[in-house]
Amino acid sequence: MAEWDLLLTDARIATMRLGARNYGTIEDGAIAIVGESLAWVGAAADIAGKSAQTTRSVAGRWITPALIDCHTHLVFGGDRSAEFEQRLQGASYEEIARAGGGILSTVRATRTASEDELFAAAHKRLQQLASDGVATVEIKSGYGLDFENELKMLRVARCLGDSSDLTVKTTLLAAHAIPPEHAQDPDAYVTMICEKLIPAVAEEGLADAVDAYCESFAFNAEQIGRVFDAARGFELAVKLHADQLTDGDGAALAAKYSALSADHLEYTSVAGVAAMAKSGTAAVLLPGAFLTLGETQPPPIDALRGHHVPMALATDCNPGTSPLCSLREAMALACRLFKLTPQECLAGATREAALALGLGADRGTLEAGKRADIAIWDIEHPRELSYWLGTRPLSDLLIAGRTVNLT
Ligand code: DI6
Ligand code: FE
Repeated sequence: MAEWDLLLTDARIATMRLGARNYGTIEDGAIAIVGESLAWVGAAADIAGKSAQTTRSVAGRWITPALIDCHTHLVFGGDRSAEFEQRLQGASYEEIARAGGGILSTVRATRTASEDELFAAAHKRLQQLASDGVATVEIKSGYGLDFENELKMLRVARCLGDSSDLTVKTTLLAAHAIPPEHAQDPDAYVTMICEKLIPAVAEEGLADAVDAYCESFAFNAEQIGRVFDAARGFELAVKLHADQLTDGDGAALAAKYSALSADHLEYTSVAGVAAMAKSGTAAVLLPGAFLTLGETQPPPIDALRGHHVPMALATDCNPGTSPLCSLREAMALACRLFKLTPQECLAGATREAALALGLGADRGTLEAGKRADIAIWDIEHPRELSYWLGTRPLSDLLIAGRTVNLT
């Protein structure tokens, strides 16, 4: 009777184990799978006498943990390519938002779209992420901005997860922007989120976490505190869009609520970074939004390194500031724009991204006992995953031990 279900041999493995040097590389390695989990990861020479029902050579290819996109707005109606053109002609993101464009134009398109239409559009984007090595995706709401349409978005995100091999974690981001109907009384909208929406979301099990946008023209610390207290009441994790355009002390606010992550962080202070280190809050860096907004101030990378704050990377796929459907391209951008090393980028799209979703014990590295989410690449060195632009080096993707059909 074979011990293992599947044995992958002739592999160069980047385990991405925490603390391991050089990507945690195993030159002539093998990976054994039982059911949905990694049963053994090591040097081929150490297999000795063990056998598997199926043995498959990957012919010297590199194997890494499958990628994890821990911050997306994948579900939305329409697109904002026209606005993108406007911005190229000098209009600022804030001017467009104040003129009723920006997020609110996507809100109009999302409110009028049916669940099927939203599903079809997002499913295409999900396939694109998978075709570049992603096996776990976080999807936020945030373009409904009222009771019915926020639930609609989360139901679509849950459906995407139920109908795909990929794992989809969902996040309620009703506190993304103030809806036009509450322009004069944003606090009433916050009350609706806390007293009606979060209980309904928890009741239906539609979200794994709650997020908010901490920015002068969005929500302030007092309003976000109310939303996070309500989330905590239902044992929902919290995350925060923090200090993207100004230092609003968002990082410290996220730390105060032991948030899973604080995301963007371009204007975060060293004190904010220190607070995140103390609360164990991961940083999620979003180079796609940085590039599309023409931002010039990178997040405080040296402070994050110095305080050993896990630095995750994500696409932030959204129609306004990051129309990016490849996590590998986000890695390539993070090297060039934030001066992260290729090893930090791969860790950011695997091990650290798992932490930002509260999945650190379950995936993100190639270690026995973890989920068998595996990416196999046609490359000569893992650094190439951040080096090449516009290529498609993925050879195979296994999710929970099963090969995914990417065509
Ligand atoms: N920050 C961003 O960059 C996106 N959301 C956020 O909180 C922008 C979303 C959009 O413009 O549609
Ligand atoms: Fe975002």
